[in-house]
Amino acid sequence: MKIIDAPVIVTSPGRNFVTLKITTDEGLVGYGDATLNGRELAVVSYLRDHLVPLLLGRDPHRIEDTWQLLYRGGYWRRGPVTMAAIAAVDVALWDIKAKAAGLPLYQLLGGASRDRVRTYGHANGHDLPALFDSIDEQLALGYQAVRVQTGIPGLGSVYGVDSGSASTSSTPVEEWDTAAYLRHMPHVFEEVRNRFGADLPLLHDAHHRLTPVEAARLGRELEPYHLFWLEDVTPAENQQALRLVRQHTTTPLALGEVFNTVFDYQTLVTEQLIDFVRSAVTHAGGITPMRKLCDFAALYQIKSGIHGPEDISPVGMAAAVHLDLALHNFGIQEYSGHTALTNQSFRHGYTFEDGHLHPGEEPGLGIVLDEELAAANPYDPAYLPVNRLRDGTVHDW
Ligand code: EZ4
Ligand code: CO
Repeated sequence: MKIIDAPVIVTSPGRNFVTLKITTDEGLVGYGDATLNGRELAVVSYLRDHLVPLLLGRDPHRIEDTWQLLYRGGYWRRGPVTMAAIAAVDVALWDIKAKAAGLPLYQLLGGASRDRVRTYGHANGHDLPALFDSIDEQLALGYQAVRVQTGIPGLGSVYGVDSGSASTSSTPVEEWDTAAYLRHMPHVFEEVRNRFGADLPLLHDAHHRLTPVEAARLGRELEPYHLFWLEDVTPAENQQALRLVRQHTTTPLALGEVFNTVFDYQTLVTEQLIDFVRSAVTHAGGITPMRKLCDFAALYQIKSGIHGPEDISPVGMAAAVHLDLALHNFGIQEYSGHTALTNQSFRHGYTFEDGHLHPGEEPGLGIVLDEELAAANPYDPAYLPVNRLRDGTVHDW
């Protein structure tokens, strides 16, 4: 079998998605997600101009060899653009291999380790009543674990609350005040626990905004509310910062959605400074290295918590759910769902019921992209917002 074509398709059914479609001389087609929120076209160029010419004529079955060729052959290692592009190729090749075998992808990854994949949804509210309504909505959708994000008194819109994780071109600046945030959050979790009880798994994302000592304080003050995890407390690129946080709190820690290789986790994993690895299949080089990362983490009793916001396309979501079903050290899968038009554009075999996903039994990933619909919804430039402190300083993220 040979790769004969690999077009890159960009579509915006509510937000931008980049999809690689690898076709073969035997008529098999594989899809890979290459979406990098806010920097989409850089990955399109990396694929079209640099990787696709290397793929034409190659045997699609040689997944590990192709991965090593693209990673090492580029000389310049790592980075989100490079690794999202390589991820798209890797996932598309796994899709083709599984279709050639006539099996759902999870069967090639060792088969199912569980019946279904637990997910968490996103509850957001500017104030407590709105947050309670949002948690009620998530529970009504069937979710059995919920991430809680809320506005802060005295601040305007807060990332992950009013703007969700949607990128925006009209209001890219949000005001931030760490002292106000640290004062408010324990009260929020106290109220949520009082209303929703002790059993509901609750998560929270600090979006890299804290210093190590601030993060340690937050983790300690949230201990009475027994979070499932506290995510991205400090800027991720400083792995050593987690030593201080870890020494001071038993709140479980999750980190790594901005990481793209196993090297980014080396200190965090070997020193057991976190409890969950958060990379997306889409951003960390695909199924091949994610499997290695999760197996490495397993040696240290660290579990997976694969990134699954709405800016991961259904292709990337399908890849994650196949991996989740197969991994022994699966923890939880983020799943915030997609717009109806997105689900129409990317027909998918995975299903969501009672807060759990299943990848389905179709051969491969179980995805078909409707290219006419994709063409009808072209690229729409958008930016993520930045945080500025009250004096105008750009803050950590
Ligand atoms: O901000 O995917 O845990 N999930 C998140 C996401 C990220 C976006 C960035 O593109 O933090 O909402
Ligand atoms: Co996050």
